[in-house]
Amino acid sequence: MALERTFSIIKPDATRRNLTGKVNALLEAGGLRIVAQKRLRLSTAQAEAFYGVHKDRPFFRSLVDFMTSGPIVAQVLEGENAVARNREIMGATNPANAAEGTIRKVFAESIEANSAHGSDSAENAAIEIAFFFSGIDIVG
Ligand code: IDP
Ligand code: MG
Repeated sequence: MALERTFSIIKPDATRRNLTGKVNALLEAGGLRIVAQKRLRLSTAQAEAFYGVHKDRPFFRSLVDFMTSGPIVAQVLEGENAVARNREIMGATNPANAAEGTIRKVFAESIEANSAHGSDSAENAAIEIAFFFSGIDIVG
């Protein structure tokens, strides 16, 4: 498979505990290259738009509150099979179900405050990358 890009977020629970470097170490050890990265604070409108697919889920309001509660680090990751690879490195949504050594198993506080976001398909990766970055920001 060719080189692929995916979108990643280090979530507010992880930035609050100063874990950006430790999360990045797991991404890099897993074979992904961080080709764009910026720290920012999402507005409520931005978080609602980013998670729009979940707007009818019972946890939506709480998720938006959490994602706006502190800084995030938005990233573009590049590597072979990057979308699937990043999902493997992150682990299952619920840390209780995440495999040993995954970001969520090692760092997550709860199913909501689960330290990382990763795109679930190449199509969504392209949409999510474009939500946060311009082409000029991404240096492969
Ligand atoms: P994913 O992040 O593993 O792709 P999604 O189902 O897309 O999981 O959910 C998006 C985010 O919403 C999760 O990462 C987590 O922060 C939050 N979330 C998902 N399910 C629940 C839940 O049952 N309760 C609270 N928060 C949840
Ligand atoms: Mg998802």
